[in-house]
Amino acid sequence: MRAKPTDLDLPPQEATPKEVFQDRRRFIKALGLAGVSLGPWAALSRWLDTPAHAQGATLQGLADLRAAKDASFKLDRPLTERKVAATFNNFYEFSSNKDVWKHVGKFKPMPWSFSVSGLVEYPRTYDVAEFIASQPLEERLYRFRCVEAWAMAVPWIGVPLRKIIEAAKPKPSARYVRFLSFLRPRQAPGQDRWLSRANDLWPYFEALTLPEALNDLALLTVGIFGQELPKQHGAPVRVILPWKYGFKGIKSLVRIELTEKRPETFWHALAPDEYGFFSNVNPEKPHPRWSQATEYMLGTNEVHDTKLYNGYGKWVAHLYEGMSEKDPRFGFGKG
Ligand SMILES: Nc1nc2c(c(=O)[nH]1)N[C@H]1C(S)=C(S)[C@@H](COP(=O)(O)O)O[C@H]1N2
Ligand SMILES: [Mo]
Repeated sequence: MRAKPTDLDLPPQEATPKEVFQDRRRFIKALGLAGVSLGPWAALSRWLDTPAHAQGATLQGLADLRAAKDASFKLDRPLTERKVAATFNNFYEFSSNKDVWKHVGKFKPMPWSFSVSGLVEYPRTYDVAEFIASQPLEERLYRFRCVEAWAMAVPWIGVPLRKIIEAAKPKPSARYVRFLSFLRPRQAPGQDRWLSRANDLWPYFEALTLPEALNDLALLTVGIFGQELPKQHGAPVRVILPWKYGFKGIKSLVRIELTEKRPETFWHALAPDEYGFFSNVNPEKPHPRWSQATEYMLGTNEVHDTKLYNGYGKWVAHLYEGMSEKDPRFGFGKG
């Protein structure tokens, strides 16, 4: 079990109030400020920010992927521009300012492997290059909704998560699926700064119930816009769950583990009153500090009314039958 925010034992020289972990906004600010004290690194990071480097680091050199288009998922709005989606990201291992693409230079997403373990009959480790070459890939157009109220619509490429979990044959005692990301402070500046010393914060961890993970929508994702994932989108493999807030979909996945007890999740551990376990998109459940009624599209700023389950109720509403919408587990809050 992960440390609770109140258990974080920061060395005194870090002089950061523990409450900072209980407030996403202040957490973000603290991360940004941590960079200011880096001195000599500031010059380097200014160089890294130059447009020439930016060009190179963003969308160059990505392999094309062949994927069958799955027509069952229709969009009700234009696709977000590829470059817009790739230059406005949440990936706190690298940056807390959406400019993730400027900070992924040292990250080496290949070779990479991920494992399926825990309460399964056939635990297995997949080499990602082999996985991409051997699995039939699907392309799906999904809407994507971040809890911060920005949204996008993009074509993801991947394999149904269900296929990988079923191949491992869950034991009858398995009830949850836990996801773990990587720990490489020397490649990920956000992990290397003071947060890495907040014991047990990294690597990023998430979880679903087993029925949620076996749902048709859950996509183990290796590509976007016809190519492999750029680093800032969570290369080389991530999870996409279009009916949930974006933070439920872990990037740069290294482990899938089936468990009997409900695992702790990253944002819930940081701010238990703000980020619940389920975190299904729900316009009627405001975040404690802002409304979730509408969303704006990256690039165009077009505003849409947010829909329950991000409009994917047809696929997932049955998973939550009998669970009252007032149940704090349904949206935010403890649990
Ligand atoms: N490992 C990891 N996964 C993560 C995050 C993160 O900081 N680290 N951020 C989450 C959040 S808050 C969102 S909105 C999405 C963003 O995905 P995108 O940048 O590809 O749009 O990734 C999610 N997965
Ligand atoms: Mo997010």
